[in-house]
Amino acid sequence: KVLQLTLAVIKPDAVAHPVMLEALHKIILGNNFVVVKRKDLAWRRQDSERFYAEHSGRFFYQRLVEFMSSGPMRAYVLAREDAIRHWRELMGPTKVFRARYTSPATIRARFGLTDTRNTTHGSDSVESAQREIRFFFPDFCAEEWLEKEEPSFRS
Ligand code: DAT
Ligand code: MG
Repeated sequence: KVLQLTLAVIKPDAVAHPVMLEALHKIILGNNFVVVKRKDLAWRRQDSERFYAEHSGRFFYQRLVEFMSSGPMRAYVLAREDAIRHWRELMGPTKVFRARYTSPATIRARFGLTDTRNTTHGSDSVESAQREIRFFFPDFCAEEWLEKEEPSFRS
């Protein structure tokens, strides 16, 4: 079992509601994630466009970019065994209305407003986690952190 890092983001729809923000923070702490880094921030439109460049041209791109730069967010670097998969499982399906139908206990089913305003983000692979952690936390060195911390997780 290998310690893994992922990027989790609480999106503007959820940060706007303190009760939701608090509930999401508790979900993170209650699921054996270690909060390695945490930051409140807001994006300019161009940050949003750059982060979601892979979706440019999709019908929802403008609305996604607009939404993600519409207000403050909270970003976390989270660590645990199998962190990427576990966080995505907690989030549930991308589409809120599908999530409500197929997995009503997930974050997006419980808190999401629409398919775009879906409460949280989570990296979907080791490669995207690396890229996204660098995007949000350019000064953070994952290798250094793992080297220092992993032995204590194994003991
Ligand atoms: P995920 O966030 O689950 O990784 P994704 O990477 O496919 O999903 O899409 C990024 C975001 O874009 C997603 O969280 C919300 C928005 N989005 C995706 N598909 C959408 C759709 N069909 N309608 C509206 N918004 C969508
Ligand atoms: Mg994605």
